[in-house]
Amino acid sequence: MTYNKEDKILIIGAGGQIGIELTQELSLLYGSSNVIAADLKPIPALDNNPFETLDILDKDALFNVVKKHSISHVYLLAALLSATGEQNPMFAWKLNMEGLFNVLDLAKEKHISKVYWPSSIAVFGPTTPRIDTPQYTVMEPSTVYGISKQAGERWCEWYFHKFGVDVRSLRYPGLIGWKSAPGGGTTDYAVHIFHQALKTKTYECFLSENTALPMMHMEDAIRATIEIMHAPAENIKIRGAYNLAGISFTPAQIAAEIQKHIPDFTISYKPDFRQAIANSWPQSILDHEAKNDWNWSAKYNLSSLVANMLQNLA
Ligand code: NAD
Ligand code: AKB
Repeated sequence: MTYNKEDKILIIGAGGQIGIELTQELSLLYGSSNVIAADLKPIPALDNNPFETLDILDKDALFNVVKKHSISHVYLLAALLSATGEQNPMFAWKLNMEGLFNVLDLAKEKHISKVYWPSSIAVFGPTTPRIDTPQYTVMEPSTVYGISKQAGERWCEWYFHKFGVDVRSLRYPGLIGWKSAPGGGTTDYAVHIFHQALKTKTYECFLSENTALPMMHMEDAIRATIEIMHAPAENIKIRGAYNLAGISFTPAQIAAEIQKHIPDFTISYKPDFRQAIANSWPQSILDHEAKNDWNWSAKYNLSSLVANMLQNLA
């Protein structure tokens, strides 16, 4: 992995589930003072990093922050996720799309040299083959979030081909980590379940017991993000977003794995509106292109993920 210590990083949405961990990991590589955290409000977990209060929809404020810190790379994490997006569809579309345009335009105008913007398994929809979903397949997302990610992928590709913008992206599955809380997705149950297992030994799941979804330990996701951003540009053959596979499991399977550590843990099921979202997504995905192009490989399986989560949260 090659990286330039001179680079200055801006992470927008740094206070979120991914942002906190990504800011901490990038700080180990570049030094905290070179990784600037930005969000709508201060982030106590990141008090070693310079912080900017920034609304990504304010293009002038974004430009000023980029100039003030001589930013070279932007990681744009601010978004509304699948569940909150369905509750506020027009704002989700505005935030997810305008935020991306504001950053891509800065790169087009050469104020920054590299952009990271995450996509999601939400780009797939009910007509997509659900098992071992490949990189290239039918994509008819049925959530506003998924539509915004699908459109975002096409725009990233377009800015790359039209203006040479070095933008890189991953279709994350549901992410599970112990350092930060999830922010309004359909896969959030797979984080909540650990907190409840340790606190009350019982969990009421908002998805049904046999709902399989692609998931990944946050450590793997952060490593993938750092690896794709530091791979040679010629290796990045896909400028929409790469499929990224980790683990696939159902609520019943993760509960059974937790019971190996906490035998009296119980789970019950009360599916809500998020069930329909989950039903429209893949159950498992394939990531041959990420493996071939930049040597990606996930480390965690279900049993090591559960052991790691329980150990760290305890
Ligand atoms: P999150 O909701 O936990 O965090 C988003 C952060 O953005 C929050 O701290 C929020 O305050 C901030 N934010 C919201 N509006 C903003 C604005 N106008 N200006 C600046 N900051 C703003 O989200 P996350 O889970 O960390 O996800 C980050 C990105 O990764 C999103 O694009 C999401 O779609 C994508 N993603 C996440 C997952 C996952 O499982 N967490 C999976 C797939 C894709
Ligand atoms: C969500 O559930 O919305 C996210 C995602 C998979 O994009 N975790």
